[in-house]
Amino acid sequence: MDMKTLLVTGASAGFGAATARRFAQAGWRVIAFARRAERLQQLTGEFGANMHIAAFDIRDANAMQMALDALPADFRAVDVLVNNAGLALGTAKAPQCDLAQWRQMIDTNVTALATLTHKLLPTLIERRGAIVNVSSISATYPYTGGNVYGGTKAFVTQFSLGLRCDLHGTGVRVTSVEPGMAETEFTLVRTGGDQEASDKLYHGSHPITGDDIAQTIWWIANLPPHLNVNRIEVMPVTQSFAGFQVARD
Ligand code: 8X3
Repeated sequence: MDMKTLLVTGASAGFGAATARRFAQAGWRVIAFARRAERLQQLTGEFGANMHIAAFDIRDANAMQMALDALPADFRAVDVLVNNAGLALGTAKAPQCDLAQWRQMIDTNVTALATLTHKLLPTLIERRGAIVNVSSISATYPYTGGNVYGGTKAFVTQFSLGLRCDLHGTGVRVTSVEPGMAETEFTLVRTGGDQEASDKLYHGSHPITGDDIAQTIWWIANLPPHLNVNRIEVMPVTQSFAGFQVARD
């Protein structure tokens, strides 16, 4: 069987790094995009010639194009794109939020994701490939302090479903993966490096791990080609739903 090729963004940590490893271990060629070169180099150290890395900020469309143009010939036929790069910044209520953080989330979670997808669509159509977009339960369930983060993830989910329509008849599969509470660098990034806040959130809660989501993406990507998982919500058993709130006079 031909070797398949995965491109995963945000590959330096969390879901992205676990996904890069999961596919590389199974013999896929993996293209790993992320900002932190030294983290990516660990992946090359582990997997050698079947791991191609490029370190750049996903928000920089020129750098993205250069990274794609620089793909070695045997990495160009991308079969699966995993749009994982994304972040939450801040937990404040909207009036107290930093506008620069809102814009950074939109630039990363929305604009960069749409840009890379647009650039790879011709290849994915040619390969009858698959797109897996990492969304979030916050796309569906609002929570206080979720504001723009949840909004960007609602975009990711709805964009995924829209792509299903537009790619009708091409054989390309599209999935929105919507994880709940996961212990990655997510909370450290969100809180500006507050290890105590991160530890407190996850303490005793058995959160989702990077490997859990890598395993989910692996399952999705390897289903028979006539099946499409449109959306999949994944939560730790310990996480569920809370009620509405009511403000009173
Ligand atoms: C991450 C999960 O619960 O913080 O997207 O929104 S949550």
